[in-house]
Amino acid sequence: MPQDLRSFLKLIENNGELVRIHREVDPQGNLGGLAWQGENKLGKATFFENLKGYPGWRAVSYAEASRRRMALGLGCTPREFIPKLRGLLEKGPTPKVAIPTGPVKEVVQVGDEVDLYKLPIHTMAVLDAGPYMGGHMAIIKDPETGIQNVSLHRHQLKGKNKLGVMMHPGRHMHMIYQKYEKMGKPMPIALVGGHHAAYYLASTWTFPFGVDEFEYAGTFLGEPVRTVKGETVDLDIPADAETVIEGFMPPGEREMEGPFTEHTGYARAGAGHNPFMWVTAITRRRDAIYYALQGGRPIASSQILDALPMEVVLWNRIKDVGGFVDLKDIVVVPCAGGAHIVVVQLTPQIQGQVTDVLMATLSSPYIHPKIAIAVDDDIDPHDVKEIMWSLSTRVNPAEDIFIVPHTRGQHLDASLPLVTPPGTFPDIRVGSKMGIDATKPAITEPERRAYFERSFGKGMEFNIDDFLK
Ligand SMILES: Cc1cc2nc3c(=O)[nH]c(=O)nc-3n(C[C@H](O)[C@H](O)[C@H](O)COP(=O)(O)O)c2cc1C
Ligand SMILES: [Mn+2]
Repeated sequence: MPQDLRSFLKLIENNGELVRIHREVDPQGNLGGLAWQGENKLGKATFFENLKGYPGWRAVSYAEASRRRMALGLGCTPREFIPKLRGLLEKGPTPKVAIPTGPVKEVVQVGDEVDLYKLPIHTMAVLDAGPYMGGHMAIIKDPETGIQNVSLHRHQLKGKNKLGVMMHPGRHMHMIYQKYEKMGKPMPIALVGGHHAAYYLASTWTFPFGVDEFEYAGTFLGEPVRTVKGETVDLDIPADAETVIEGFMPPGEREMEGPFTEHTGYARAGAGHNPFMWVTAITRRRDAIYYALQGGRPIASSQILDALPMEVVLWNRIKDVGGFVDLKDIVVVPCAGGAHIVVVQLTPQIQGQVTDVLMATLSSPYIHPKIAIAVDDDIDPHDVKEIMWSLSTRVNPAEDIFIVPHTRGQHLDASLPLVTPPGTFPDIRVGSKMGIDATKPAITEPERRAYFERSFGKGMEFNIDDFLK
């Protein structure tokens, strides 16, 4: 059996990572808040068995959204992601396999049968414009090469057959949409909802342009993605998804979209006159599970889906800076509001090396990192308390901090100035970046380095539990 959302949910439930809510939940009233609490208070994915106003539907939130759960899906521990994923990437893409039909075609609704209001698309946060889909991956095709691209986007519910589309400027979907716009042609699109966590990880990975992300979902899972043809679009769609929404994005048309509560915890950035799509077909499993990926901060989903690829891409970039870096770990700090603070753990080999590493961290395929912090090999980069201690005791601000002005910033980071008119698409922000060296002096200066040796309580090898017996 191919791995899919159902096999993934079984895996995480067997490991105590999923709670089920049997009481009636209202997708327009409290699903968002309950999902949020499931993640924040319980640290678990939430499965909703009974949805008010949507008979027959069930939904799941935050399924893929934790290091523990993603690790289960990839068969490693939460501390092994970087080596595990680097090894998988080296294997290269796994070609998809076309099959005549699959579970996602059990129900097919085309044309007038399409009614998005029948799907439990939920209202996620108080400042949102209304219901949004967050858990559907967009498949499009480059009209010049025929290669498909996959990325994850927010989609505002705008009518029974209409959805908003918000694209990061310069990302692959924007580049491809511009090609269709230049030709004056509508862009076919298929939104795929509800699949194994590895599909979501692949869809949010920043691969080079021209890579079909689902061929890496196949590599991550060690089995090819099975595909079926769209009903109304010429696209290859995963056969084992829960729901698929097909349609097209008209060229040159814009419409008000947003506000929507983003990974930063704010709702205003990104709202404006954005493109949209007309829906031409919905296909799904008969007892489809709606993938209610939740927005807002703390958005564990975004943190894990943005963070893991970023950590691996940054590792590959930083490891060779200046010839060699004794890199120990890289962590996109999960509680920091979505990918804007990155901690690099290393043993500094020579004076000046840490500055080079911080610069590389701040200029990579990812524009999200705004604050890069380097810590030494005796600091746990996953522990915010350790990071704060290192900042407070190893940083002389006048010497150990640098700021680079006039750099590109993530367009949803409202703290950075917009250089395009407010509410227009694309919206571009130009801000600044900061590097902080919180490491000890390099190993070339052993005496100065030894000055910062940590002094722990004497007798730490004794376990207090043994003394309480
Ligand atoms: C939860 C989540 C929501 C996202 N929403 C959007 C979105 O609305 N628009 C967008 O352009 N990118 C969004 N992204 C980021 C893209 O999915 C990501 O940058 C992807 O790699 C882009 O694909 P590309 O590499 O083919 O350009 C989101 C990412 C996550 C994790
Ligand atoms: Mn891409």
